[in-house]
Amino acid sequence: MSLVPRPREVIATGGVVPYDPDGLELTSDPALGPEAYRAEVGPRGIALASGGPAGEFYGRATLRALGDVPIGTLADGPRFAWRGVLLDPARHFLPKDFVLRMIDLLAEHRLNVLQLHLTDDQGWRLPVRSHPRLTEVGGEHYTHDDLREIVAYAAERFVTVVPEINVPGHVQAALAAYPELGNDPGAGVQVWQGWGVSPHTLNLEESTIDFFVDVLDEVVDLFPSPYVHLGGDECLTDEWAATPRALERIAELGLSGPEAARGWITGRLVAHLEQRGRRAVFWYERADGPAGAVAMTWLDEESGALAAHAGHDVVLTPHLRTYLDYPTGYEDGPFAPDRFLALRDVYGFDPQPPTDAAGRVLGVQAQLWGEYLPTPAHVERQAFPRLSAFAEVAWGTAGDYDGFLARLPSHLARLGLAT
Ligand code: TNX
Repeated sequence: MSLVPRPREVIATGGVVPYDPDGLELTSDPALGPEAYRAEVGPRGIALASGGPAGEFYGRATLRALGDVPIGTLADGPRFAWRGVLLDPARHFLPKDFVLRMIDLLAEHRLNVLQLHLTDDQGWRLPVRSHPRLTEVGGEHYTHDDLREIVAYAAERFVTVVPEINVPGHVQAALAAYPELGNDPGAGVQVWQGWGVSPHTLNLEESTIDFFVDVLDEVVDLFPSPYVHLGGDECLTDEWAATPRALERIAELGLSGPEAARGWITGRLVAHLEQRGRRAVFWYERADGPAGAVAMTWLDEESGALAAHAGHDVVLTPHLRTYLDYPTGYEDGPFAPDRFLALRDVYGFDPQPPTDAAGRVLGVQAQLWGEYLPTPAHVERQAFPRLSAFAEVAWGTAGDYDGFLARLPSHLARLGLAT
């Protein structure tokens, strides 16, 4: 069987039957989870029971990939409900057609979340009607029709598109368009041409919150996802500490200091999203995580348990296991070669929800940050085959690395991916 990810349980009794998509006997079984299915395979045909439309989709995809289906029983369903991939069109724009292709590849790997990192220091890729300069200044971008098409295409494949609007750091492109959002409106901040952590942040004015409330209202209208990502990562506090007006606001708001300002901004926007019926997600960095928001734990593997114990639902994204933008070795790059992530180490990622808060772990996500991936071809080459390994981790079928390596070539060949 060349399947990646493979079904969780196969009881083969001998012999095979060819998969005939029109010959299935379909039933629903509410006892199965919404993404789970069970196939009873007999010499004369296949009965497919599923817990919901996604389960039927994954059942059909598995049987199609198998071609010749072993007679017996296939019982299958994912370990994690959130099986995500992040694409970063903010650093280097990714054309719509490539995003659609990636959605196909996600679905083939039974991955079900596409996080689109739409804004950063280097670009703003989402048109906002109430603030048109964001994309006028922020560079190449999608149209609303593009984004609606992406969302609909993904939904047909049971993939949820989670938009990310990064605040209160990683905002240099927004400051270039609307300097009044910054701590020093006269500073002439430009869309950043380099990589790294920018010192610039949003200011703490009520008008800045209002601005991002407008942005989020449009985001919510475009993206039906129950989740909206607000970033929150790598936000330096020096600018607030050095700006008299920011310190005045910090006192006025009763905050303990500049360190607390980050949480104040995200907290306000989390609350607004809640009013609009959406849950916020943020990058967890062990401090001032907004209550009620989902934590993406990108630092070390231990921070997953810390965030869960702090009361957050969690998506595990430890960088040394899930950052597919890291090269696999020195031969791999024009990358900043200070970190590596080998195929074996992706496959060996064994996400362990804390036993006393296991229900808090929604799932796992792989990241394809775009700094050193200038074209779609780079992104695809960087993604595979490690994303195939990650898919088994997310589905819960990873374990035997040699077996995976043996299944991999025919899997990649079936999907037209380079080996
Ligand atoms: C850290 S991960 C970042 C990104 C970069 C990435 C590069 C995270 C929340 N922030 O802005 O693209 O490292 O690997």
